[in-house]
Amino acid sequence: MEKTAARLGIGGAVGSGKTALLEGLIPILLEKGIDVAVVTNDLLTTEDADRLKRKALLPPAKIMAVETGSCPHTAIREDPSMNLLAIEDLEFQFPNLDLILIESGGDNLASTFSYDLVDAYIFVIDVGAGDDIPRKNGPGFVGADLTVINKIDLAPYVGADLEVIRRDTKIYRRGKPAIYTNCKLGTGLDQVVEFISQKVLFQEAETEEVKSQQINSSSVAEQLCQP
Ligand SMILES: Nc1nc2c(ncn2[C@@H]2O[C@H](COP(=O)(O)OP(=O)(O)OP(=O)(O)O)[C@@H](O)[C@H]2O)c(=O)[nH]1
Ligand SMILES: [Mg+2]
Repeated sequence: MEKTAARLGIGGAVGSGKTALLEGLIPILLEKGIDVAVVTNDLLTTEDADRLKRKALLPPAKIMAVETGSCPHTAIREDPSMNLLAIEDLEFQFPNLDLILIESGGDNLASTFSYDLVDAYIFVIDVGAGDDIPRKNGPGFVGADLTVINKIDLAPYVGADLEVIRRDTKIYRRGKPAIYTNCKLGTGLDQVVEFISQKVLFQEAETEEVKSQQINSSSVAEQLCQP
């Protein structure tokens, strides 16, 4: 049977750090031997794909840009055909891909992915946008398979209380995983890769420490909620 790559969406508000998350994740995934490619979505440009190509984290042919030309969520939910074509193209060129990461254009808290397009999706929020974001109960934040709470370093500068974010995230995500990151420094990115390995690629936990955590903890979600 032909191999197809797993597909992981990355959504979230404009500027929340979706591309920064990709920039942090790609080297760790490659280090682990995961063959990865990326599709970026931008409204009317190829800005994010160009940025990733400049950084040379992947061969340019493994970075494809989709110019949505419309509301970003349309291209990841209502009509994902442009993204599906990009994925088809990548899989044709690189038949051994393990994982395709699809960055949505920046959108609002209601932005969710169609599971016709992805196997799972991450929703990124920005601590700099305020500590009330989790309790706004946005479908993207609440429904994502993983929420990444990014820019934790900015909390003291914008008066955001990480304890409030932590409390409300547990309530509104109902125990589904959340990981706290600083993409500038790489904080939390190993945990995101652990999530991808286990929940998207269905790989075994690698370290004895992680294995014993799984045995001792009631759920992976609970562990991943810890910042
Ligand atoms: N301080 C801080 N800045 C960050 C962090 N992550 C990203 N940034 C900065 O936030 C800005 C936006 O990051 P991007 O990665 O471009 O955000 P994005 O979500 O991809 O933006 P769009 O694709 O335009 O929606 C950039 O200036 C990043 O350097 C972080 O953890 N801490
Ligand atoms: Mg981006």
